[in-house]
Amino acid sequence: MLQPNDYPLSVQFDLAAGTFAPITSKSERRLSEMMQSFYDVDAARAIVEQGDRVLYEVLYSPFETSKSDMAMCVTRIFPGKVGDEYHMTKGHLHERDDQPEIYFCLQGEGYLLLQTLDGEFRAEHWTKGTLSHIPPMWMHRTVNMGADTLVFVSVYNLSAGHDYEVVEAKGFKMLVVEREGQAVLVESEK
Ligand code: PAN
Ligand code: ZN
Repeated sequence: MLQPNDYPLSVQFDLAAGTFAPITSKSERRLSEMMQSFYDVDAARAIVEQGDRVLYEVLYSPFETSKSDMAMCVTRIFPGKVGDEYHMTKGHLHERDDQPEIYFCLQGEGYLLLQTLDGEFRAEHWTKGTLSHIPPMWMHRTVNMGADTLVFVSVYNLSAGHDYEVVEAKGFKMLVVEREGQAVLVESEK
């Protein structure tokens, strides 16, 4: 028998605003929660000491039924830099080894950074309309290198799990930084 959450459900996007409704929950990620992530630790510390900064927000809608656990969310990364490194997500690896994800860029310009545990690295350049498939077992982080908010949709299974520690420990091979007014990928020294 169908349970109350087994019925179809739609949300409505406002593409110009980069949001949707109804939103089930919303979270914010502050720089103070990402002190291991940016290479310029002194720049990060100075910003946090002056009152911290929200780097991105996540608007969330679970499409859970009695037999499935798909989730959809919109991440909005605000423009800016910490030192010369562009605002980005904390980044994670799915805990389950059979869990891919779809990202769809609605607004802005950026990079999706991907890396396996063996050190294979890819940087997917994003503009409005880019859709990327993240295969299982690739760490993923998104970077906003534009002047506007970078907005993207994620679709994944809740049971995928999120391992942030592996990204903190290993880091990504490349950073996205501003050099002479341009966004460039440079090798990380981590
Ligand atoms: C995304 C991310 C979201 C925020 O929904 O969770 O963009 O990034 P962090 O989780 O790295 O802070 C996703 O990849 N879910 O699996
Ligand atoms: Zn993910």
